[in-house]
Amino acid sequence: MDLFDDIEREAVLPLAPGAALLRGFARDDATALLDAVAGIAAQALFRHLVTPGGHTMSVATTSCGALGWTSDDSGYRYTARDPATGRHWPAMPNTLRQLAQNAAKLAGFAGFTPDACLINRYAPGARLTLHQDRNEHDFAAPIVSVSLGIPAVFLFGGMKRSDPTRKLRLAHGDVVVWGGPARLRFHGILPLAHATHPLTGDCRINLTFRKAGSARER
Ligand code: MD3
Ligand code: FE
Repeated sequence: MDLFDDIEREAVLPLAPGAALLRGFARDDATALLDAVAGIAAQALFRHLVTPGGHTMSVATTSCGALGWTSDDSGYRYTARDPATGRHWPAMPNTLRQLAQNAAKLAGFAGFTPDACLINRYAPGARLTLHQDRNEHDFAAPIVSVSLGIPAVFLFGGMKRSDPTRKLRLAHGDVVVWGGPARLRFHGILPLAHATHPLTGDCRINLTFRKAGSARER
């Protein structure tokens, strides 16, 4: 559109040690990514998981890749099969894997090989309370997150739940790479405000690419 679009597109904005924001990095691929998500969700339906504490999540979730994330009364974990069907999770499409690897490389994590992509769907009002992602085998690998559709306010905390949080608006096409010392920081999403986006209607889709398994699980 203007002179700064291209500059912005490739800019890696440091957020904190180990965390980098790539504003709009996925914008041009958004239609292809959302088509891929629709294909995955046709095989592994979005579902509202129940936490070990018995709460039904407001966010709807599915996965693709060798491993997918699930939750039930016995805990959070990654599994090779979708518990809802007993079938393997849908394969991770190359368009998704490539985007995650390109973003990771720009942020300094060349060689990132995700084996799981968690797909979160937020309707207005849905939220994710402050948490750490610790179910993955290897904390040396980063997590790459891709935001699509209506915007959200992301909360970025510290290493303790009680640490102060910063707010960051994540909009359509934004990619964030969370590695190194940022990998185990607390984070969450505030209740989503009502909005509409031409590609997703009234929802937000978030993809998080992870290296979840050990060498033998992959
Ligand atoms: C910072 N998802 O799926 S993505 C999650 O927008 C999750 O759906 C949010 O938190 C979402 O676990 C936030 C950004 C994100 C993902 C993982 C992180 C930030 C992170 C792991 C460590 C530090
Ligand atoms: Fe998380």
